[in-house]
Amino acid sequence: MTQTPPETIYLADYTPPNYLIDTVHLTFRLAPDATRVISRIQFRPNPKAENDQFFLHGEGLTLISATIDGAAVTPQPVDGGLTCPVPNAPFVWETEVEIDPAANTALEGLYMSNGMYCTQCEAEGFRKITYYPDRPDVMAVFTVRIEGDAPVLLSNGNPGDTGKGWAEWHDPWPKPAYLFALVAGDLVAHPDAFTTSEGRQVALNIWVRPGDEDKCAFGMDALKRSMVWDEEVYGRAYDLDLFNIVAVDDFNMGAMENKGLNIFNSSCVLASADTSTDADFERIEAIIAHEYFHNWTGNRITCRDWFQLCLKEGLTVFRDQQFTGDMRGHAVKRIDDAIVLRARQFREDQGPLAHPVRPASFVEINNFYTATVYEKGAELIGMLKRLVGDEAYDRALELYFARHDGDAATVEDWLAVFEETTGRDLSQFKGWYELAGTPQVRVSETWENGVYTLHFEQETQPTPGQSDKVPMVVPIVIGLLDETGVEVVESHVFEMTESVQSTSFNGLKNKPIPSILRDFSAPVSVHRDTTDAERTLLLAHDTDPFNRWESGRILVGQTLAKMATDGASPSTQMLDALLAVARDDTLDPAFRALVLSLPSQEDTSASIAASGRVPDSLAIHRAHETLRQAIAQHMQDILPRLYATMQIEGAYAPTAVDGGKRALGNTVMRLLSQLDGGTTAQAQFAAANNMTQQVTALNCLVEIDKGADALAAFEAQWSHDRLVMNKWFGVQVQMAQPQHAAQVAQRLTEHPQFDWKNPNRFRAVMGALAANSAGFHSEDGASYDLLADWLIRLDPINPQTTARMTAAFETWKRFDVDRQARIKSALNRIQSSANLSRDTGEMVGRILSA
Ligand code: B3K
Ligand code: ZN
Repeated sequence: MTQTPPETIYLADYTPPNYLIDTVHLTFRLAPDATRVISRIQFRPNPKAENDQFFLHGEGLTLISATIDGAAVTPQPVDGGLTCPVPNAPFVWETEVEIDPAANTALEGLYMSNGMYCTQCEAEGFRKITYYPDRPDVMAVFTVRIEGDAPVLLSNGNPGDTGKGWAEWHDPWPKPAYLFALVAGDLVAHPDAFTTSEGRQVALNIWVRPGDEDKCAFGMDALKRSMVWDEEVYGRAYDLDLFNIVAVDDFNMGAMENKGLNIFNSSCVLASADTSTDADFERIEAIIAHEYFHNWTGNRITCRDWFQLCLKEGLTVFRDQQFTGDMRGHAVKRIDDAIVLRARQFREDQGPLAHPVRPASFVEINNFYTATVYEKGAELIGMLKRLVGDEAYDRALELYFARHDGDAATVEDWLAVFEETTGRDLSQFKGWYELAGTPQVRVSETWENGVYTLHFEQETQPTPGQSDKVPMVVPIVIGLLDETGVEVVESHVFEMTESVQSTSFNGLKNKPIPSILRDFSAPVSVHRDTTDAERTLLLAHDTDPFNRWESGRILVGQTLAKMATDGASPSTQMLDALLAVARDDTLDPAFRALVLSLPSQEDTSASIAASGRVPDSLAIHRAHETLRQAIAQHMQDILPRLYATMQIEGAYAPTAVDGGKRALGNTVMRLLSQLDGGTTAQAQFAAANNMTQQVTALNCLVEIDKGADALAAFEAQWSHDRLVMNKWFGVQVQMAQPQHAAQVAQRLTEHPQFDWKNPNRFRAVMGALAANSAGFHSEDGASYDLLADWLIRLDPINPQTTARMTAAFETWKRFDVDRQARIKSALNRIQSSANLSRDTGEMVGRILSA
């Protein structure tokens, strides 16, 4: 048990900083277990301060000396930092502290990865480097000197003087401490250059460990495309002479947007045809863009406090989604985004971890880097854009950048620029930031005297700490089709603002078929009783690609839920509808692949739970296998030819077009292995000249329990490559038969390459276990126990990664009493482990309070 209950921080308690900073000089004397950090900080009293108390954050620092205006002082240690009497006028504060990067396994602050020094300061890691007002509304100009024997010494901003064993850096743009970064190590650069629309010559580098140079070209190309895109679409040009990206193996998340020195988890930047899948390439491109786009949405305009996290994250995710859509096609991107939102954010909203896009309180802010803040946060931007229109959105953004450049801003500031540009009152819209939960929209229809009316009702279930919900503004894009599938009313936005509301259509000859929530125009769940015939018609004819896919998804999803609960069989009508999509060569292969892939078992479990029943994970697993078998049989005549036509001659290219063909080919291969015992997958595995083909074949073989030889061959081929080996670890656990999943994961933790302190490797095994729905929820509770054991072991060395992975248990209330009891006891065991971190303590406490 944690000794004193950790403090809860409230948005309502925000007060401005008492002291502001003009300039900071930092000197680092690097040594693995005794790095000295000397700071010289020019403070001045904040005219907006509410009192004159001087407080600096600091954690795990050994204070060597402190002075004010050159005179020695003795600061008083207080909880979380120090305090000291200071002059009521500008003053210079200097300290020297000692820290131990080699012992820093939490990967927050200054730490070491493979002998290389690196930092991660967001959200509150800078306080582990030196004493400082570690809050985003204190922005300062940083000058940094690094002394150390590493060949490469990097920090933010533009390079300054350099000599043997030292380098200086100056960042002219005021920034909060969370954007500080330092890297020192034996690194090689993949260099390039870019000239901005303003004529600035920018040197670009991707820094990697020697040996990884050949995996940088794609990331560099993605960076340059991102730079062009932000100039063309948002009018935002880069503002330093240098932009560095560094790849690091030990990293708690994907990447970090430090000013001029982005640090990346190596899995999110290193790419090559041999070692990366199409999905990896797309993810790498999106993350490079995301971090680059933060330069304006996050860095030039930052957040006043951590409650405003969505201000930078929601907007930046929205921007990276737009970018990917422009690069790779909007239809498929929108479907992909909706799949992710539903799988992660709707799941969050349905359980004990539900929270608003802008939370009102937290214990540990790192626990709020969530799908709600990021992905739902991005949906709010999309809704706003749809409500005000594209042109007004552009004007509002212009005003936002002009007015708030250099500011630490709030959600209120953001909404105000839209209100001022459009004259629209956004007070109801603000509810989307403040209320948790997914609105459930129920739709019914009437057809009377030639008037067709759609009736809508919205309701949001209570979420933790929020029992009363009010209606939201929901932009619902609607179109109407006639019974032959011809569109009779084009897409338009119906703005729902009340709990109950209707919209009518005149002048129609016959009762139409509605296509509702086109383009997934709001993060809500739509419920409408309709026939399979209507769904089939929409799947065949809807002009909106999202709803076309959605109709198929509902047909299949409802079938799976019925199969798993009532033992029903798939209807011929549904199988025919899927067959029609499969053989329609006019459709984009990537789109066909999406229609032909089943929803995840987790999706089926969630939808059964949403209908008030207890999901049986094993029955769901069997239903998925049975349906895949039925689809394969129904399509057996066309599958071999379809597979053949999707094969690509010549060199691999990570393009959307080729990737779409591979996606469809691989979906077909998975169906074929239901019929051919894996011969197609075996042949593909043997012949593959790229990782997409190789690892999807491996997946297939493991799924049908014929993976032993391929796994051995894969391990022999790739044991030298840590990123590829993560795939090898992951696939065995995720595709394991449910009854074996825990045992497979347990066995892999004994593998010599299971480096559990590396977050990527830990997630490859334990994340895959949680993602194997039936295996994780196996009746004996073995997976719960195994995950709990490992989280208890990891927490003392890495609280962030531990806390994040506890979300595997967030759905526990869905299950039967036996499983609930087993999960609860696993959670209790975590909660009562000695010295539990604040991070994990908060998460487990919230999950248990369900
Ligand atoms: N801003 C970082 C995330 C920091 C996470 C801190 N626990 C990456 C991103 O969203 O771009
Ligand atoms: Zn971000």
